[in-house]
Amino acid sequence: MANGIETGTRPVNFRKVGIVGCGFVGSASAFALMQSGLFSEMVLIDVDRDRAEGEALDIAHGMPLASPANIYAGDYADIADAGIVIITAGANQKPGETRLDLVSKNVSIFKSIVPQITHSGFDGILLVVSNPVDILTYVALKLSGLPANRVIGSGTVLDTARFKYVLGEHLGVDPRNVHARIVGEHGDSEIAIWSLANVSGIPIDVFSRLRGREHSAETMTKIENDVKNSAYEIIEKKHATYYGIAMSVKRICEAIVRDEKPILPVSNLMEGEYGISDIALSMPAVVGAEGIEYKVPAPFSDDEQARLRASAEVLKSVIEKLDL
Ligand code: 6V0
Repeated sequence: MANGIETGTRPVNFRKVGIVGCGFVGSASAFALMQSGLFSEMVLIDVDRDRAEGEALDIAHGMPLASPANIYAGDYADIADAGIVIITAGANQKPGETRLDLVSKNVSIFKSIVPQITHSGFDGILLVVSNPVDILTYVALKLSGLPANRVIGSGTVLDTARFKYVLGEHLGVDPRNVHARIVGEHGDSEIAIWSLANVSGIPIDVFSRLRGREHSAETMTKIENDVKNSAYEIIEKKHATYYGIAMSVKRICEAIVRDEKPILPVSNLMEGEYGISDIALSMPAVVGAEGIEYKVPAPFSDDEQARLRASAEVLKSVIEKLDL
């Protein structure tokens, strides 16, 4: 059952979500999820209990204007039967910091959080959002013992939304009609897949010419860099990013709760695809009630595959230094 009380043999309630970490990202995600009406119960957990209580109250006050839900600050015991637990706890980037700079702080936080989630008896889908998201997805998988299809990182869903937004602006077209993806690390080594990018089936270079917009190597590099650097720009200006990621979290939750099976570039364990294994990074995958249901073997160009393997090497070099 996609959104009932049982999926397969797991007694989980897909109308219940837990969010661990109620800072900018956790609270913005909770707010987006409250408005979505996807969940009838939402548990907010934070080491700062007052913060979780304050956010729960504030968000619950909007609920009568959206759809009914039980939103409260809770403990790990409260998420035992949740269909999805989202981890947004941990340090965020300060101006000038990369996502990989956060690794040691956030791995220790995960060592405290993930065992508490699994000891509660949780058997749903774990959605990792904290950065560096690919490293922490791998860490959450190892620490939780959950099957790989049920440990998902938000990965490059946000970067892909940014890419579509920038391309939509450049081409003067609704970004929802732009089919283009970012894959690999959610970070500095991410890759824009130009070879498959299209607008309603028309290759992006052809569509650009039809619209009288430039499509040169320089424009492509500029667009790709703008997307890659947008988090740095936002952090420089407002010290955190949270609305875009909150919408990405909502989109992934919709896919799971409604068993929609969209193709999303989420982070997940690589098991030999493109010659990459034993790390997590973002690849297009069918996402549904069982989490990752199918990894799509997209025909990336040789250059894109080489860049993907280089991105994997960056992540592998970080994972090799972890003490898990
Ligand atoms: P924040 O506003 O500092 O919130 C972090 C929250 O985590 C705080 O409320 C802390 O009290 C809480 N926390 C810390 N340790 C624990 C613990 N052991 N148990 C429970 N709660 C704890 O940070 P913000 O919300 O801005 O960012 C959170 C994480 O999301 C960071 O790692 C960001 O880098 C990451 N982001 C990930 C994105 C993505 O695309 N995956 C996008 C934006 C930010």
